[in-house]
Amino acid sequence: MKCSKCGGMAVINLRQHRLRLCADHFVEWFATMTQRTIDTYSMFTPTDKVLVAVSGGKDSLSLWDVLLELGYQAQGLYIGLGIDEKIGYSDQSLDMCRRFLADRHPGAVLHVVDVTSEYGQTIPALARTRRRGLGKPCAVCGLVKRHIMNRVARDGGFAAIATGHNLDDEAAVLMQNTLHWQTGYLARQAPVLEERDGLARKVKPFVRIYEREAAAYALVCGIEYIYDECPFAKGSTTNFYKDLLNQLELNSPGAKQQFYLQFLRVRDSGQIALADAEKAEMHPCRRCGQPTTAGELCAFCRLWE
Ligand code: Q46
Ligand code: ZN
Ligand code: ZN
Repeated sequence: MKCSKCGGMAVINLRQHRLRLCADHFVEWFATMTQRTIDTYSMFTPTDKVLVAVSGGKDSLSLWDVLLELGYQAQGLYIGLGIDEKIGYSDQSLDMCRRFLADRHPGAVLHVVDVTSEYGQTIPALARTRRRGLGKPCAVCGLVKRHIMNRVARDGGFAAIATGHNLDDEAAVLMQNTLHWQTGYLARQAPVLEERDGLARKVKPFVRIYEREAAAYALVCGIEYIYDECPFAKGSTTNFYKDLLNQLELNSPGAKQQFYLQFLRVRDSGQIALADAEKAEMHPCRRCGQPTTAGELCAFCRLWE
């Protein structure tokens, strides 16, 4: 298999773009694609400070890497969730983030917030005592992560929080939301969520990058990452929809991309009108000061009551 650009040995076949690329041209293509997405959706500029949420996985480490390579002021945020599940998941993932720094970007800044040492309980333990969600700690985990990311972004004066959500993630969520006609969620599913009432701006620079491309970028660049997903992600509905979309993609290369990007185009051109996301009144939480629509205390602070 030959590189479409230089005729050298290709390492990846991007069927949806009809491109086969060698290692160097793939890294170049990957950076261009990310840059184009940042520009198309006006995500941030080189003078902005960006906080990249890193988990030690391929998507977030590839994102942090490519942003630094592109010259952005990208700092990492790792949140230690205290998830062990017999594979030492959280310890391993922090280790990957630290190795990434040492090997690739020794001068970069990584913020580490450890939930257990800061709040006294691991996420699974907290979820068990709160009995939120059906045996899985994901609802509690999401709430805690959102709160901490927002706090660090606000305190550190970051222009945006960047997450490694890729096209596969977004297409799977879109499929789920469409099958259930969740119009509020569909209205809100976007590459950029603007800052609102003290909630930090959120951006997803990988919305045009396939999951296998983020993995290939990590491999080609020699970035080590944690292969295991969080043990609680197993059997999730998002993974189920990802599998379905991959079957579709196999027969029809570009199907995932078409599904998601066309949705954004149609929605943003106003061809379909979706019930706008509820814009409930926000006020600052009495304890932590973060915006909430609930009573005096936000959902995060109520968790620890
Ligand atoms: S929510 Fe659930 Fe994830 Fe938290 S407990 Fe793991 S799978 S990490 S994105
Ligand atoms: Zn080439
Ligand atoms: Zn609060």
